[in-house]
Amino acid sequence: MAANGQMISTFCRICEAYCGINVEVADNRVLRIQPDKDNPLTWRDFCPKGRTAAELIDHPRRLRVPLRRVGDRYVEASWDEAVDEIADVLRRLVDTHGPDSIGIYQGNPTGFNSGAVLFGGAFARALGTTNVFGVGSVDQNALHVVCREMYGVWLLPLLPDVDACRYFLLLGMNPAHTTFGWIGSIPDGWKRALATRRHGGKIVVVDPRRTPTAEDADLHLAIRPGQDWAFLLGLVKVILDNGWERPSSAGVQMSGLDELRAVCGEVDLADLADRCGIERDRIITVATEFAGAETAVCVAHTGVAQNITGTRSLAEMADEITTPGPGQVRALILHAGNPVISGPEGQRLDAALTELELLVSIDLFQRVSSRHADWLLPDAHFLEREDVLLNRSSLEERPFVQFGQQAVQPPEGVRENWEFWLDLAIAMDLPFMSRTPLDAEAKAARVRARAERRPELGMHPAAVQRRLLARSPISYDDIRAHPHGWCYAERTFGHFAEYVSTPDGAVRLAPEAFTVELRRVLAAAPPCPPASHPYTLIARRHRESMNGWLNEVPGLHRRTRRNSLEIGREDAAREGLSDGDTVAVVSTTGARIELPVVVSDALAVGVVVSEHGWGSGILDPAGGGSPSPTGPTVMCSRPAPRSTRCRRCRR
Ligand SMILES: Nc1nc2c(c(=O)[nH]1)N[C@H]1C(S)=C(S)[C@@H](COP(=O)(O)OP(=O)(O)OC[C@H]3O[C@@H](n4cnc5c(=O)[nH]c(N)nc54)[C@H](O)[C@@H]3O)O[C@H]1N2
Ligand SMILES: Nc1nc2c(c(=O)[nH]1)N[C@H]1C(S)=C(S)[C@@H](COP(=O)(O)OP(=O)(O)OC[C@H]3O[C@@H](n4cnc5c(=O)[nH]c(N)nc54)[C@H](O)[C@@H]3O)O[C@H]1N2
Ligand code: SF4
Ligand SMILES: [Mo]
Repeated sequence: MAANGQMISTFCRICEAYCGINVEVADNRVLRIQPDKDNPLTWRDFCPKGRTAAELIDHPRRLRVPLRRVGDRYVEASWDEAVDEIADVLRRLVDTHGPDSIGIYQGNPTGFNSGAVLFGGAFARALGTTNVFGVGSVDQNALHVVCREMYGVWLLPLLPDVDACRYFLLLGMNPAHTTFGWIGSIPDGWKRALATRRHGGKIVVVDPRRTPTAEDADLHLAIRPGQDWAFLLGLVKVILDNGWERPSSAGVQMSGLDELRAVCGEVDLADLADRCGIERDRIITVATEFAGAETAVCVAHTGVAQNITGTRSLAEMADEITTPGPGQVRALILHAGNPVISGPEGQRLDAALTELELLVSIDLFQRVSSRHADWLLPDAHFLEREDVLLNRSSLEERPFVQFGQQAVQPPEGVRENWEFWLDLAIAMDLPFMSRTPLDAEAKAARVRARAERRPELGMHPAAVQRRLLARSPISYDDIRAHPHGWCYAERTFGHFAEYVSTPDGAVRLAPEAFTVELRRVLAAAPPCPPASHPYTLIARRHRESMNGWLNEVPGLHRRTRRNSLEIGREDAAREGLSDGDTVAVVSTTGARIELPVVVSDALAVGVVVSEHGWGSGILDPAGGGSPSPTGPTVMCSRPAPRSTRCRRCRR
């Protein structure tokens, strides 16, 4: 027990590090958040985003009741009105055009929310729509394609054994700022990787920008954006040409080595070096060291998954809305995401959103992506929820699970999103959670739960999880009994082969889809930016922001933050630019933003950097004020969405 209040041990749900935190609470208010040092796995990544997490709870622009758009204003409505009206429109659309006419976008925070995972997912399945878009289609689709082609399964997260590793080849990641997490999580991974150097470990970072991670590494290779494939193929070629490949010791079967050798026989190392901008001798040195190291790992993160060779189905969402015919999306539910800001070609999507018959947003705030929304539905903050993320255990380096305790109660008019998904399914008579449709008893329980404001009386995520765990060696009550988190089994190795699911059980080293694409790219001349647009723009993340949100938390950003355009010294000199000058950045898709210049020694010629997710602002649907600035100038790192006027509400 703390001096002033009650201490709640739980975990932060802002990023994949899931840091254990202690939340000091009095009178339903958060007094203080500190790292929970009794958490056996995660607390060491604790950062200012976690420390200031409660600031969003009391934010003056937080949505506290459902808001319905009437003309160019928003007016308060009850949850019953919201559910009934939304259900009416969706039912009519499904009857006339089929379930695919309803689209759902699940943004990044939905993955940290067990109610959203279970009930949002169940709603989409019950509805039967195939138009489910997710943030994963931007940040991890490439990984899923690789897993399916090579291992025969959509996701096989391989987590490096950092402490035992003696050679790290890290591409497109900046763990010094973003933690060593992406799909999986290595608690305190960057510091642990650095610590291996006391035992001979070496760290090589491949990134077009000399990031803080690259600064701390033994070697930084400034690769040309989008050309990692050429560098990696060069490494494979050197290793195979020299016969340095080692047969696996863990019983893993492999196929396609001859085909891989054939591809390597067709390529010229000097050409690959030319394409990726890393000298031939460097490629040979890294290949030699990698192959010769006692233990080595190659990890590629978002900088590789999202560059020009990545796959991004979210790019198709705008077309799915605007293309007439079967499957056209006519209503969209945006849940905890901001795809106009975070997805490709935001301007096009922003315009497409105005063509919808219904746009519903579930978020703590109104954002740029929901500026045309017909309904703004509030949601509970993570400190106001219980969460048990059962899938986490397979994404951690040890079998681990934690009961995320609720620290404070949400405001009176706020309901958790799972309640909305459930009520909507009931109102539409959908076969929710395989029950066809929900029986009278389940509906009556839900009515009682709402009347008594005791959600646990009806169908509840915890009850679903209890059922899911019924045949597992650990129970829901066991998990609850470990408030600091629970490493419920020892870490063991050597299971990779069991999970490979190709028909012959062998890892495919040269899937046809890849070799065909490789030969196509190799046959073409190296890509060269057009003379009209000579720079390649890449994105950076800020230690004190989370994608497009948290830019506006005062306790997190004491000085007003600004986005900027970082440009290399040589390019700046040629353009006659100095620090603080304002430049217009224009893309080949017609997007335009103005940014202050920061001249940098961290960038190669031809590469410029600005912040991912900038320009999210917080809109003021109730008060009608202008969007909260995320800096002295509110700008968007994507095509400027606020310059297009909504055809429906004229804002
Ligand atoms: N503080 C903070 N932490 C976060 C987040 C955040 O927004 N802020 N976001 C969270 C999320 S959702 C994710 S997915 C993870 C992401 O975590 P990371 O994958 O570490 O993401 P970034 O820090 O953006 O690092 C990507 C790096 O790729 C580089 N890069 C760009 N293009 C290329 C290229 O073509 N080739 C190579 N080799 N490198 C390239 C960029 O310069 C950048 O340094 O971080 C999570 N943690
Ligand atoms: N150019 C470029 N684009 C990128 C990336 C890049 O590196 N470069 N990174 C990509 C990556 S890795 C990601 S993950 C995506 C992120 O893409 P998105 O998930 O679409 O964007 P976010 O900015 O994370 O938006 C999160 C939203 O959720 C809201 N929110 C926060 N907590 C809650 C909650 O508990 N409940 C509800 N209902 N809402 C909540 C916030 O207010 C915010 O509006 O962007 C991708 N786009
Ligand atoms: S935001 Fe910070 S405190 Fe929260 S999980 Fe991520 S690293 Fe940990
Ligand atoms: Mo992400």
